[in-house]
Amino acid sequence: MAGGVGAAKLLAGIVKVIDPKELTVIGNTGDDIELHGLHISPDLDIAAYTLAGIVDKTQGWGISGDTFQCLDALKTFSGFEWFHLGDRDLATHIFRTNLLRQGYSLSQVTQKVCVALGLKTTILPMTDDKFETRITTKAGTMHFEEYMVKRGAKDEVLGVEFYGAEKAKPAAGVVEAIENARRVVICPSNPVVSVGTILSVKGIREALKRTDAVKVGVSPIIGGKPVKGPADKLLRGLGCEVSAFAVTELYADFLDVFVIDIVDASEKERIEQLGVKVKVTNTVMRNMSDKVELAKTMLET
Ligand code: FO1
Repeated sequence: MAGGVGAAKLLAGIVKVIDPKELTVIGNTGDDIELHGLHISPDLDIAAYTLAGIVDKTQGWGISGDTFQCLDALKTFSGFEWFHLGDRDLATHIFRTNLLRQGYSLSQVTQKVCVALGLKTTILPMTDDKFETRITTKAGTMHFEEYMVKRGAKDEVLGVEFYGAEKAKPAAGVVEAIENARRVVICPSNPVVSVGTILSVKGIREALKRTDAVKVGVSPIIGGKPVKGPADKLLRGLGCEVSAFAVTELYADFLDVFVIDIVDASEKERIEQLGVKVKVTNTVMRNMSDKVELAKTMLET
């Protein structure tokens, strides 16, 4: 189960440890946004580009070496410039939007994107239905990407809304993937707006409770701070503390093992009182060797 950049780092390690065919990624679509009439699926694309080895490694999103001529031209017409869509990246969004308009589902289109990029791994959107994460701040309620990219995640979070969650069904294959898995890995993604969105789709949490798979999560919070992104602001927005313990509480009803960083070793006892086993190790993924080591821990603990 994966969000964006943090998840993709672990996925890159996982496919070095197991056959990529054996991996199914269930991706967050709460960040999906329509821009310039195109359907953008940031987290699905981050996973696909990373596994295809074409991701821009510095940013963790977009395509390496991409140019931005189309965006520059669009800026002339509309003044829009806050979401950086590269020329090659735009091709993915044009392809996706065109097929969605022809009636294909997001999961069917994602499958076509993965095949075209030569991936053996299956990437499934959490849902094919309309789903949008909205953040409420003093400046108003806005799309998650507007909160994060346009406004730089600077606002205090007053509320989080999963628009569409009431009606969203798991995409074809999602529940089956969880039920038939030997292991479910919860990536070090934002527990509120990446994993939380996936868990909010009716049927997914239930499948996680039901499956015989071992469910292993890894904390995206190290030493009271998110490794990347605004997880601290979002946890506080839900009234939670910012700690590995608080993340475990959000997953405790289905999780078997939680992997926490060495700097948080003192939280082990408190987390184990939630009925979840704890493994303490290095969870910071600075290079491929760190990614592979963490992947092994996630798959073997
Ligand atoms: N993140 C940014 O911080 N700035 C951007 O301009 C930006 C563009 C972008 C384009 C395509 C894409 O797939 C992802 C993009 N991201 C950008 C990343 C994205 O906003 C977030 O990292 C994820 O949505 C969070 O998981």
